[in-house]
Amino acid sequence: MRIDIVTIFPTFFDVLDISLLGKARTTGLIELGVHDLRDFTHDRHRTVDDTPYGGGAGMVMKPEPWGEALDAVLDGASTGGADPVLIFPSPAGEVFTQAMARELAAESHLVFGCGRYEGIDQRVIDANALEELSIGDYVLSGGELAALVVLDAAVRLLPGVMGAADSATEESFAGHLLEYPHYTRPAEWQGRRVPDVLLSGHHAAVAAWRLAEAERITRERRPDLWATYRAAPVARPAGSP
Ligand code: JD8
Repeated sequence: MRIDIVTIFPTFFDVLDISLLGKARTTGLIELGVHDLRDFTHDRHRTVDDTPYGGGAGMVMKPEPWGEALDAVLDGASTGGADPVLIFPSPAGEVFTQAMARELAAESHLVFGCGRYEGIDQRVIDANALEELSIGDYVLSGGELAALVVLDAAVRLLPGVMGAADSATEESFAGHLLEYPHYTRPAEWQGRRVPDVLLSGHHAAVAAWRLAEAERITRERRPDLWATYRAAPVARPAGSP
């Protein structure tokens, strides 16, 4: 998968050198280009913003650097036929879900346009058919962290990134259940014991306990997911009855 990011803060994406996404890069599973929007300006001050038409607070990102940056990124990388998907993180976008992560993981080229200030001139969004996407109902100061969230969720689904262990977890969320609690050694820590059933070696009992806990936690914390699960309990935690 090819991933291009346009931003005025390229160093935000230094974190892509570490952890899962870093490994996906070094193993060649993803190819990443981070582009500084200011490299597509032509004035001495490398200006990317201007005052809003119609007045009001804040600044708006100028269309010309965005036009040139997106053109450069789209000409530069032909990823064998499939159209690139252009994503513009925005509080006004459709709310990002695991289903969308799965769809993005099936694409061969993702381009993220990260806005700042009050946002980007609307004509850039219209002209390039950018897909506006929000990571949730809270206000960030720009699109960079949202792009990182979307990238992490999509890239970990690529074959070869996580290994088989996690595919069941992915399914459990698709099945609208939250995770059951996890424990590791020691069997007692600060006076707290691991539930006996997990030490019993009784696989069916362990699976039944995990399902019951996943259901209890979902019911208590997420009535919305619980309702969906009750309507169609599609995927149970790995090994459940
Ligand atoms: C992109 C600029 C800040 C947005 C004035 C200051 C996503 N879930 C999300 N919350 N916020 C964003 C987001 C915020 C952004 C930009 C994404 C570009 N801002 C602006 C409008 C109101 N503030 C987001 N995805």
